[in-house]
Amino acid sequence: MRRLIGLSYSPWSLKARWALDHAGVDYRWIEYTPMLGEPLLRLRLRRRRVSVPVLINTAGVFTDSYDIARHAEAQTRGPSLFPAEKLDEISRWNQLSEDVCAAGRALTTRRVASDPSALVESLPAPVPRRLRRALRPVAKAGAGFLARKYRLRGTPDADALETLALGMEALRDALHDGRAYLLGPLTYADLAMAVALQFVQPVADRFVHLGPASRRCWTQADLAAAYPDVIAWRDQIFERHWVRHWGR
Ligand SMILES: N[C@@H](CCC(=O)N[C@@H](CS)C(=O)NCC(=O)O)C(=O)O
Repeated sequence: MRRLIGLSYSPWSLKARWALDHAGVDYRWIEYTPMLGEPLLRLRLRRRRVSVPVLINTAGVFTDSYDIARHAEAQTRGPSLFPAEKLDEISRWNQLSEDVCAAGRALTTRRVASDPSALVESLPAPVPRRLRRALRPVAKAGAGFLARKYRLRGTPDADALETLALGMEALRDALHDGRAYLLGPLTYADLAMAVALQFVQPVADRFVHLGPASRRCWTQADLAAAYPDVIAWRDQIFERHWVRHWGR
């Protein structure tokens, strides 16, 4: 059985999961805990530098969401998310999705680190309610760990917001004629950009669960208000194509 290790609310993990679910590929989900889960993941992968999502199966180990999505595509006879003639464009959109996500991570991690309620929400789900407040320093250490690991200090808020705005503008431009999908049919480009918008305005909780304080930290209200058309497009993509295979 394939195993997918990931963070349930993280856009990178969402990309991998969505591609696998869209392809109808079975896997067992394993929830990852940043910082605390890292030593075990390093040991499992025999690598120093690790991130999630990670897909482990008999064909090997895939450690990047794009590679996992390509692997999913190779397993399916269903509709393709990677039509051959669109590969270059899909790869460019995925790069933009990566840039938006990296900028969004810098903004969001800083906000979570200074929001006591969001820190409590970021503790792993199994931590009992009565211990959650007391364990806030662990969550704070986790945010600091991510800030150092991804060198988030090197991305000031103004630069990160500019990257998010560029992403929104690129989407508005590509969708200006009212088209439903970026490249004609639904492709991985749509999924990759739709999940990146988690860092502008998270999608409804029934798709991706985030506590109220976390949701606040992930939202860039001015940007979301300036691009309601792009947010509406993203909502449509989730409404029509999100596949609920969570937690098998
Ligand atoms: N390019 C990689 C990036 C993955 C990535 O940045 N993962 C982060 C966000 S979920 C992560 O593992 N964070 C937790 C950690 O590093 O401990 C991919 O697409 O899979």
